[in-house]
Amino acid sequence: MSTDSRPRLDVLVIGAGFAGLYAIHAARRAGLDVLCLEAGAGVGGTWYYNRYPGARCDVESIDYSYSFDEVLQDEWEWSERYATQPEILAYIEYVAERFDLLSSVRLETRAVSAHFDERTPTWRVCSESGEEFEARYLLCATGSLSAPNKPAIPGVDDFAGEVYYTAEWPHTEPDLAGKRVGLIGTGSSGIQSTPLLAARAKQLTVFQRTPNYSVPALNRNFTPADQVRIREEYPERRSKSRRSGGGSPYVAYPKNGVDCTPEERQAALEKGWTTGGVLFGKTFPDQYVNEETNRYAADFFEAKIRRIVHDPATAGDLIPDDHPIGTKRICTDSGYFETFNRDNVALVNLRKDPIVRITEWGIKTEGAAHELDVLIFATGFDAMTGALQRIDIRGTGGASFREAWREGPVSYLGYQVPDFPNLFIVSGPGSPAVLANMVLAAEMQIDWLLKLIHHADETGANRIEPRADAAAKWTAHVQEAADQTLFPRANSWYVGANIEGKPRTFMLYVRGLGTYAGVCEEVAENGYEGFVLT
Ligand code: N01
Repeated sequence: MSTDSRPRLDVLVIGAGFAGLYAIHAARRAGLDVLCLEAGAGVGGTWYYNRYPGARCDVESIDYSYSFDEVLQDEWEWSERYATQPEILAYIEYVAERFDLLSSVRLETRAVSAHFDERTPTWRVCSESGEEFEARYLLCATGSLSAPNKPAIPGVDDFAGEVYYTAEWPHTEPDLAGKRVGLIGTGSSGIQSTPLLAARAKQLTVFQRTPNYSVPALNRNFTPADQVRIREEYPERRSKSRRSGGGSPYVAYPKNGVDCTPEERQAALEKGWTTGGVLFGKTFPDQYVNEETNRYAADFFEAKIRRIVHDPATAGDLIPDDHPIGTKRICTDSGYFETFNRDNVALVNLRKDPIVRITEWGIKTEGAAHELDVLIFATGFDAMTGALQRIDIRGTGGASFREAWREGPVSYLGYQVPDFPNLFIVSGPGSPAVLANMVLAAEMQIDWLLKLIHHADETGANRIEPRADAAAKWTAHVQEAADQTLFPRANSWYVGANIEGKPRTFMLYVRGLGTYAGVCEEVAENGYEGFVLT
């Protein structure tokens, strides 16, 4: 029983994105009292905030959507192969309304602390405005990419013009007509927004620190015939997706790249390129593990870019040379490289001409003065750990969560951290997260967690925690699995390299969704081995 008058919930969810909303639905279905706290003024998580021009998902719309309800799947019609941010947000809002999820969401309620009370045992969560919530279980669906990175470039506050972050894009679209716009950052957000910013602004200057691999999305509208086919294929598509690595029904070329003839290789890469999308990064089964195969794909990419970009020097600046292709999240674009052929677009290679400071009038680099009216930061996120680390989480004996992850995130199966009983993480470090389709992965994880809670309730346990040795073993396994690939070679946000001072550990489980789900299933079948239920 609760020690005071506060109603004690079964599950308190933090974050009303794809994962958090499904958690509400699934918890209710399991007969649990659930409430969700959401910092934003609307649901949607990443899709609520990232409303910059050109924002789309790089996973196909028909895959990047809920699978838990066949009627929902049947009644929602995606209009394009890769859905835009407004369409994805409209879908999330539709789902929230259709399943009456909003009645369990407290909007504009940012969780700032979460303390575990060992006596009850419960989690007490405090919001920014001082409201308190109490629950048996705390489920953090706080997102992998939800804590924006705002680099402390000298003079950043001096700029007198308009400043925008892609990760916090205003609800009223800025008017860029006739303006000189500077864009810092060439990850997925910068690459997606560049063509649209160029079309709207008088002049666009892209400040690039590291060139990135990007593949044409080859987006298209679905036809009525596509809609029929999609429905026919859905059951098989979903079941293949759940068993796959990336959470979509993708099949790589049947041979390793190193075993192909040059003609075969070229044809397979050409097919990958003209199919469009991030899966070009997985053209061959050995592309992420074999340097030679990876080089073939990188060379193919380079030849394409040199053909697209007219100015050879600009083309050279746009071609990555510091990481194997795909070991940073490969981007997808609609006309990114072509945009550098426009007269009103300039590329500044910050490796050759670094930023000295931001001034009242624009950006001063070592070699030039760039006068700007608008400055846009597409500078990414404190990924995987940032959102959780920004909450003051205290576990048994007052253990600090920030301290627990000081040397890098430790978890058992990505779900739980020693000393933090009854706290669960969805899409966290140690899980496939962004290396898979986040929607299917979240459904899988949440279903699994609710079965664990059910098991605890049935056996009379009120406390679930991981054994420290199980967490250490899993964390080491996640790193070892990554070390068998080329992924750790890149200074990516996967290893925390984009945030100064962040410990370098590979945070994602590279073996993919199907393998991960299998491991979780086995753990459950073995009586939830590695967890202690008391
Ligand atoms: O962020 P990023 P993002 N000075 O970290 C640069 C997902 N996503 O928002 O590489 C100058 O990739 C930084 O340079 P460098 C997707 O998983 C998906 O674009 O650190 N530059 C880099 O160029 C993606 O991977 C979709 O040298 C600075 C950029 O900012 C993830 O979100 C769309 C700098 C940040 O790139 C993050 O993507 C959008 C500085 N001080 C996002 N600091 C789709 O589904 C940083 N940079 C398509």
